[in-house]
Amino acid sequence: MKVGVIVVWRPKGVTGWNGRDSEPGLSVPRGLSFDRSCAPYTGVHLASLLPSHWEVELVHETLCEVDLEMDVDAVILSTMDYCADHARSLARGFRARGVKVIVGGLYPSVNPAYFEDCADAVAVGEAEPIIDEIARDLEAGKLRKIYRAESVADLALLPAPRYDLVESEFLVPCTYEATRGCPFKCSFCILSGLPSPYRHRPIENVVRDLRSVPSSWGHYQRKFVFFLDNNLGADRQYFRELCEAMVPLKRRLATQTSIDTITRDSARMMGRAGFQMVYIGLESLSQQSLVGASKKHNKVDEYKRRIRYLHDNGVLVMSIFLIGLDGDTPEYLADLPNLVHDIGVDLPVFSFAAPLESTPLRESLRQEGRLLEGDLNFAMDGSHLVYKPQGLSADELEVALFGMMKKAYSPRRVLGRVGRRVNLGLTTSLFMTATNLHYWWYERAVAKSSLQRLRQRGPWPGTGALLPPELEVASAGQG
Ligand code: B12
Ligand code: SF4
Repeated sequence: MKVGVIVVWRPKGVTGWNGRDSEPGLSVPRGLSFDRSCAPYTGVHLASLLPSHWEVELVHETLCEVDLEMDVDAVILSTMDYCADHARSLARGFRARGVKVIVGGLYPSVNPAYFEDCADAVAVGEAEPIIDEIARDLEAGKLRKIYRAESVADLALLPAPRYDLVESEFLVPCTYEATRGCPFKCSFCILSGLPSPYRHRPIENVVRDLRSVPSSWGHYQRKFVFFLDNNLGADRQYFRELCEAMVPLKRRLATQTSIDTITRDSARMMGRAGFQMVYIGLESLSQQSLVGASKKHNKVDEYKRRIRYLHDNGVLVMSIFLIGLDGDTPEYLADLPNLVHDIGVDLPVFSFAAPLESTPLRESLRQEGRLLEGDLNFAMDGSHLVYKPQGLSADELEVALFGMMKKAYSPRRVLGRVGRRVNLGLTTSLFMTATNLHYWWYERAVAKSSLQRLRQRGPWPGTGALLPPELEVASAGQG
């Protein structure tokens, strides 16, 4: 059996998003359509679960367009919300040639009906409990329409990822998942709407898997590992043991964890283990907004101190900030880029809160009648607002986000951030510069295309200008 495992990426230049009547449609800037920085993990993992006698081809749409003519008997499509419609058109394209299509992932798990008419089978939940049955039925030519995982995976049983299948174009091809789930239940997080207890892989398996990366990869490709966990440090004892086990591997590591897991001690362990960057969902600098989003374990008055622990150990901090949580005020949003800078974040990213299907956030917005109607999937990329915010108008909030992206990545801010970390040594400084430049380009490109979208929507209420004057000026000459 020849099978393609396809990790679906954002739609490219798609139009027709109808979430908002006056919206001209989503247009993805060409440069943002591809991303070779870091390989997704889902594909190498799914491939490792398939029967060993199958011939598997892995395709990451982050790197290239999917070839609908690829020589396969079946495809496994993994998709999230914002590429869901695109996944449907891929599914139709393959099925038109008689290729069997199985769709799964986070979005199909919460809305399997969306794929009913275009896939031979839809998988709901984690792959591990159902993948053997799907494989058997596929070989026997009797796929069922739906496969529901009634349990979750035992991570101790997972094989090593199929790193041999990852495209060599990725700068960081080695991504990994040591833990799954999260102990918390933040209102906007998909994990709050899915059964996802916190589990971890045995440390010896983590070491085994990281040692299995192909020798054909370049030096730096072998050196870097990104743990794409939701919250790697949530089990303190496990995290301590994991960090200890990483020391002899001499890798450069990055991961994601929640801020409450960062202590003087854990930061020291991370530095020793080789962590170079950690992605932390600080989400907000308003305690009120955090409480409203059920993210009470984030304590704003502790952010600066905990971030300093990481810097003291050579670990850089990337963080996402969600804009438009209930509790956000115009004054807070105007000040946010400064606040973010002051607490020491090295790489800030800004995004609307995406009311993902099945999350408590979406449910409460729906109940309050604040959610826009229509197919909102395209809009789940963090740069589309799909609900009526509280405390300020939707237009104000949109302008606040895109203005903030530009402010936080102004040359002055970027230089300031890079400059204050030169004391961390040459490698960290280079890394800091490269990542800031990457996000300078990314955040400003998103801001630019989004502002164009707002401009096309018509005059800014009350002013007659297309945008508030300060943004007209700020966007002029932007690259
Ligand atoms: C890498 C990553 C990305 C990457 C690439 C995604 C990709 N295609 O791999 C990028 C940068 C694009 C991204 C973007 C975003 N992301 Co993201 N991302 C992740 C991250 C860190 C890792 C994904 C991963 O590899 N997981 C491990 C694999 C094994 O899990 P999995 O993909 O869910 O696959 C399992 C099952 O779903 C199932 N499965 C999957 N496919 C299939 C197919 C078949 C046939 C079968 C049988 C089973 C199956 O089996 C797998 C094993 O059990 C996760 C956090 C996490 N640890 O999951 C967040 C996460 C997925 N992202 C999240 C968010 C919020 C976002 C953004 C909205 C952020 C933003 N504001 O811009 C955007 C937009 C996403 C969207 N709305 O669709 C949320 C949830 C998103 C969602 N749609 O539900 C997560 C869970 C983080 C979190 N805790 O909040 N993300
Ligand atoms: S801490 Fe992070 S991963 Fe855990 S529920 Fe909250 S947002 Fe999701």
